[in-house]
Amino acid sequence: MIDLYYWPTPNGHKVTMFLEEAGLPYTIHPVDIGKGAQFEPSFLKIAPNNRMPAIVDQAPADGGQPVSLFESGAILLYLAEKTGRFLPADLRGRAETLQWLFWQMGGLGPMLGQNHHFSQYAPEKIPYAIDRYVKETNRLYGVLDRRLADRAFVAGADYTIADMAAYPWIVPWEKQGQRLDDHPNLKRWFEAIAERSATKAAYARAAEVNPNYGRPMSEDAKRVMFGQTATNTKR
Ligand SMILES: N[C@@H](CCC(=O)N[C@@H](CS)C(=O)NCC(=O)O)C(=O)O
Repeated sequence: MIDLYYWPTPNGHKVTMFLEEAGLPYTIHPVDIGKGAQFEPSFLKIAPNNRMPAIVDQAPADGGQPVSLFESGAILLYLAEKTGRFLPADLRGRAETLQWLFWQMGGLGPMLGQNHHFSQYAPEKIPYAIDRYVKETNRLYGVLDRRLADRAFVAGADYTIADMAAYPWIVPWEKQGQRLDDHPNLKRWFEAIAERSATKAAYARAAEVNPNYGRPMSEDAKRVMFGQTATNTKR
Protein backbone atom coordinates (compact mmCIF):
# COMPACT_ATOMS: atom_id res chain seq x y z
CA MET A 1 0.00 0.00 0.00
CA ILE A 2 1.22 3.47 -0.91
CA ASP A 3 0.25 6.48 1.21
CA LEU A 4 0.06 9.43 -1.14
CA TYR A 5 0.27 12.98 0.22
CA TYR A 6 -1.48 14.89 -2.49
CA TRP A 7 -3.30 17.95 -3.66
CA PRO A 8 -4.59 18.19 -7.24
CA THR A 9 -1.90 20.25 -8.97
CA PRO A 10 0.37 19.35 -11.91
CA ASN A 11 3.00 17.77 -9.66
CA GLY A 12 0.32 15.88 -7.76
CA HIS A 13 -1.30 14.53 -10.93
CA LYS A 14 1.99 12.94 -12.00
CA VAL A 15 1.83 10.48 -9.13
CA THR A 16 -1.87 9.58 -9.40
CA MET A 17 -1.25 9.01 -13.13
CA PHE A 18 1.47 6.50 -12.30
CA LEU A 19 -0.47 4.75 -9.53
CA GLU A 20 -3.56 4.41 -11.73
CA GLU A 21 -1.50 3.11 -14.67
CA ALA A 22 0.28 0.56 -12.51
CA GLY A 23 -2.85 -0.42 -10.56
CA LEU A 24 -0.97 -0.04 -7.28
CA PRO A 25 -3.29 0.34 -4.27
CA TYR A 26 -2.96 3.76 -2.66
CA THR A 27 -4.56 5.95 -0.03
CA ILE A 28 -4.73 9.68 -0.57
CA HIS A 29 -3.92 11.98 2.34
CA PRO A 30 -5.02 15.44 1.20
CA VAL A 31 -2.48 18.23 1.77
CA ASP A 32 -4.50 21.41 1.37
CA ILE A 33 -1.66 23.72 0.35
CA GLY A 34 -4.01 26.71 0.28
CA LYS A 35 -4.67 26.24 4.00
CA GLY A 36 -1.05 25.63 5.03
CA ALA A 37 -1.16 21.83 5.49
CA GLN A 38 2.30 21.65 3.89
CA PHE A 39 3.70 23.14 7.11
CA GLU A 40 2.23 20.52 9.46
CA PRO A 41 5.14 18.94 11.41
CA SER A 42 3.94 15.42 10.51
CA PHE A 43 4.05 16.30 6.79
CA LEU A 44 7.43 18.05 7.06
CA LYS A 45 8.90 14.80 8.42
CA ILE A 46 8.10 13.21 5.07
CA ALA A 47 8.51 16.28 2.86
CA PRO A 48 11.03 18.71 4.39
CA ASN A 49 10.68 21.06 1.38
CA ASN A 50 7.04 21.77 2.41
CA ARG A 51 5.78 20.84 -1.03
CA MET A 52 3.62 17.99 -2.10
CA PRO A 53 3.49 15.31 -3.55
CA ALA A 54 5.10 12.87 -1.18
CA ILE A 55 4.63 9.15 -0.61
CA VAL A 56 5.22 6.54 2.04
CA ASP A 57 5.63 3.02 0.69
CA GLN A 58 4.41 0.74 3.48
CA ALA A 59 5.71 -2.38 1.71
CA PRO A 60 9.08 -1.61 0.12
CA ALA A 61 10.70 -4.25 -2.08
CA ASP A 62 13.46 -4.96 0.46
CA GLY A 63 10.88 -5.93 3.09
CA GLY A 64 12.24 -3.30 5.50
CA GLN A 65 10.75 -0.26 7.22
CA PRO A 66 8.41 2.03 5.21
CA VAL A 67 10.17 4.31 2.70
CA SER A 68 9.14 7.97 2.48
CA LEU A 69 9.91 10.19 -0.49
CA PHE A 70 9.31 13.74 -1.66
CA GLU A 71 9.95 15.31 -5.15
CA SER A 72 7.67 14.04 -7.89
CA GLY A 73 10.55 12.95 -10.17
CA ALA A 74 12.13 10.86 -7.41
CA ILE A 75 8.72 9.38 -6.63
CA LEU A 76 8.08 8.41 -10.27
CA LEU A 77 11.52 6.82 -10.53
CA TYR A 78 11.04 4.92 -7.26
CA LEU A 79 7.62 3.62 -8.31
CA ALA A 80 8.93 2.66 -11.76
CA GLU A 81 11.74 0.66 -10.16
CA LYS A 82 9.38 -0.87 -7.61
CA THR A 83 6.96 -2.12 -10.27
CA GLY A 84 9.36 -2.63 -13.19
CA ARG A 85 7.02 -0.52 -15.32
CA PHE A 86 7.15 2.71 -17.37
CA LEU A 87 10.96 2.83 -17.33
CA PRO A 88 12.74 0.79 -20.00
CA ALA A 89 15.12 -1.83 -18.61
CA ASP A 90 17.71 -1.46 -21.36
CA LEU A 91 20.55 1.03 -20.85
CA ARG A 92 19.63 3.35 -23.72
CA GLY A 93 15.90 3.41 -23.10
CA ARG A 94 16.50 4.08 -19.43
CA ALA A 95 18.95 6.91 -20.20
CA GLU A 96 16.49 8.52 -22.65
CA THR A 97 13.67 8.36 -20.12
CA LEU A 98 15.68 9.74 -17.21
CA GLN A 99 17.10 12.52 -19.39
CA TRP A 100 13.58 13.74 -20.24
CA LEU A 101 12.35 13.20 -16.71
CA PHE A 102 15.14 15.47 -15.44
CA TRP A 103 14.39 17.96 -18.24
CA GLN A 104 10.83 18.15 -16.98
CA MET A 105 11.88 18.48 -13.34
CA GLY A 106 14.56 21.11 -13.96
CA GLY A 107 12.99 23.04 -16.84
CA LEU A 108 9.43 22.46 -17.95
CA GLY A 109 7.92 22.35 -14.45
CA PRO A 110 9.72 25.31 -12.85
CA MET A 111 9.40 27.58 -15.90
CA LEU A 112 5.71 26.86 -16.45
CA GLY A 113 5.18 27.30 -12.71
CA GLN A 114 6.60 30.83 -12.99
CA ASN A 115 4.38 31.40 -16.04
CA HIS A 116 1.33 30.48 -13.91
CA HIS A 117 2.55 32.72 -11.12
CA PHE A 118 3.05 35.87 -13.13
CA SER A 119 0.15 35.32 -15.58
CA GLN A 120 -2.48 34.15 -13.08
CA TYR A 121 -1.59 34.90 -9.51
CA ALA A 122 0.70 37.92 -9.17
CA PRO A 123 -1.18 40.89 -7.67
CA GLU A 124 0.29 43.19 -10.31
CA LYS A 125 0.66 42.34 -13.99
CA ILE A 126 4.36 42.75 -14.75
CA PRO A 127 4.70 42.72 -18.55
CA TYR A 128 8.40 41.80 -18.55
CA ALA A 129 7.87 38.77 -16.28
CA ILE A 130 4.79 37.56 -18.15
CA ASP A 131 6.52 37.95 -21.51
CA ARG A 132 9.65 36.14 -20.31
CA TYR A 133 7.80 33.07 -19.02
CA VAL A 134 5.20 32.89 -21.82
CA LYS A 135 8.08 32.95 -24.31
CA GLU A 136 10.11 30.37 -22.37
CA THR A 137 7.01 28.16 -22.17
CA ASN A 138 6.66 28.51 -25.93
CA ARG A 139 10.30 27.51 -26.44
CA LEU A 140 9.84 24.43 -24.24
CA TYR A 141 6.65 23.47 -26.11
CA GLY A 142 8.75 23.72 -29.29
CA VAL A 143 11.40 21.40 -27.82
CA LEU A 144 8.74 18.82 -26.96
CA ASP A 145 7.05 19.17 -30.33
CA ARG A 146 10.32 18.56 -32.17
CA ARG A 147 11.13 15.62 -29.92
CA LEU A 148 7.75 14.04 -30.65
CA ALA A 149 8.03 14.46 -34.43
CA ASP A 150 9.33 10.93 -34.98
CA ARG A 151 8.26 8.99 -31.87
CA ALA A 152 4.97 8.31 -30.11
CA PHE A 153 6.21 9.23 -26.66
CA VAL A 154 8.95 11.36 -25.17
CA ALA A 155 11.43 8.50 -24.67
CA GLY A 156 10.43 6.47 -27.73
CA ALA A 157 7.70 4.04 -28.70
CA ASP A 158 6.56 3.33 -25.14
CA TYR A 159 4.72 5.42 -22.57
CA THR A 160 7.07 6.17 -19.64
CA ILE A 161 7.45 8.23 -16.47
CA ALA A 162 8.91 11.03 -18.64
CA ASP A 163 5.49 11.42 -20.30
CA MET A 164 3.67 11.28 -16.96
CA ALA A 165 5.94 14.04 -15.65
CA ALA A 166 5.35 16.36 -18.62
CA TYR A 167 1.66 15.83 -19.39
CA PRO A 168 0.08 17.57 -16.36
CA TRP A 169 2.07 20.70 -17.12
CA ILE A 170 0.64 20.89 -20.64
CA VAL A 171 -2.97 20.51 -19.45
CA PRO A 172 -3.29 24.25 -18.57
CA TRP A 173 -1.87 25.30 -21.99
CA GLU A 174 -4.45 28.05 -22.49
CA LYS A 175 -3.63 29.66 -19.15
CA GLN A 176 0.03 29.57 -20.17
CA GLY A 177 -0.73 31.69 -23.25
CA GLN A 178 -0.04 28.81 -25.68
CA ARG A 179 -1.85 27.19 -28.63
CA LEU A 180 -1.59 23.43 -29.06
CA ASP A 181 -2.47 23.85 -32.75
CA ASP A 182 0.95 25.46 -33.23
CA HIS A 183 2.60 22.19 -32.10
CA PRO A 184 0.96 19.29 -33.98
CA ASN A 185 3.20 16.53 -32.61
CA LEU A 186 2.74 17.75 -29.06
CA LYS A 187 -1.01 17.96 -29.64
CA ARG A 188 -1.18 14.37 -30.91
CA TRP A 189 0.82 13.17 -27.86
CA PHE A 190 -1.30 15.24 -25.49
CA GLU A 191 -4.57 13.88 -26.88
CA ALA A 192 -3.29 10.28 -26.78
CA ILE A 193 -2.38 10.58 -23.08
CA ALA A 194 -5.66 12.36 -22.23
CA GLU A 195 -7.53 9.36 -23.69
CA ARG A 196 -5.84 6.78 -21.47
CA SER A 197 -8.21 5.36 -18.89
CA ALA A 198 -5.58 5.76 -16.14
CA THR A 199 -5.24 9.47 -16.96
CA LYS A 200 -9.00 9.88 -16.69
CA ALA A 201 -9.05 7.98 -13.39
CA ALA A 202 -6.17 10.09 -12.03
CA TYR A 203 -7.86 13.37 -12.93
CA ALA A 204 -11.16 12.12 -11.46
CA ARG A 205 -9.43 12.09 -8.04
CA ALA A 206 -8.85 15.86 -8.32
CA ALA A 207 -12.43 17.00 -7.72
CA GLU A 208 -12.98 14.25 -5.13
CA VAL A 209 -10.11 15.63 -3.06
CA ASN A 210 -10.63 19.36 -3.71
CA PRO A 211 -14.24 20.36 -4.44
CA ASN A 212 -12.89 23.75 -5.59
CA TYR A 213 -10.60 22.15 -8.19
CA GLY A 214 -10.43 24.32 -11.31
CA ARG A 215 -11.74 27.44 -9.55
CA PRO A 216 -9.52 30.52 -9.11
CA MET A 217 -7.24 30.48 -6.09
CA SER A 218 -8.65 32.37 -3.08
CA GLU A 219 -6.89 35.41 -1.65
CA ASP A 220 -6.37 33.48 1.61
CA ALA A 221 -4.62 30.68 -0.29
CA LYS A 222 -2.38 33.18 -2.09
CA ARG A 223 -1.32 34.60 1.28
CA VAL A 224 -0.33 31.09 2.43
CA MET A 225 1.41 30.10 -0.79
CA PHE A 226 3.31 33.18 -1.88
CA GLY A 227 6.00 35.10 -0.04
CA GLN A 228 7.22 32.16 2.05
CA THR A 229 10.61 32.60 3.71
CA ALA A 230 12.87 30.54 5.96
CA THR A 231 10.66 31.63 8.86
CA ASN A 232 7.92 29.36 7.51
CA THR A 233 10.16 26.34 7.14
CA LYS A 234 12.04 26.70 10.45
CA ARG A 235 8.93 27.24 12.57
N1 LIG B 1 9.89 19.92 -7.40
C1 LIG B 1 8.74 19.59 -6.61
C2 LIG B 1 7.75 20.72 -6.68
C3 LIG B 1 6.52 20.44 -5.85
C4 LIG B 1 5.64 21.66 -5.76
O1 LIG B 1 6.03 22.79 -6.12
N2 LIG B 1 4.43 21.43 -5.25
C5 LIG B 1 3.52 22.55 -5.06
C6 LIG B 1 2.21 22.29 -5.75
S1 LIG B 1 2.42 21.90 -7.48
C7 LIG B 1 3.28 22.75 -3.59
O2 LIG B 1 3.25 21.82 -2.81
N3 LIG B 1 3.14 24.01 -3.16
C8 LIG B 1 2.96 24.34 -1.80
C9 LIG B 1 3.46 25.73 -1.50
O3 LIG B 1 3.83 26.45 -2.44
O4 LIG B 1 3.52 26.08 -0.34
C10 LIG B 1 8.12 18.29 -7.14
O5 LIG B 1 8.16 18.10 -8.35
O6 LIG B 1 7.61 17.50 -6.34
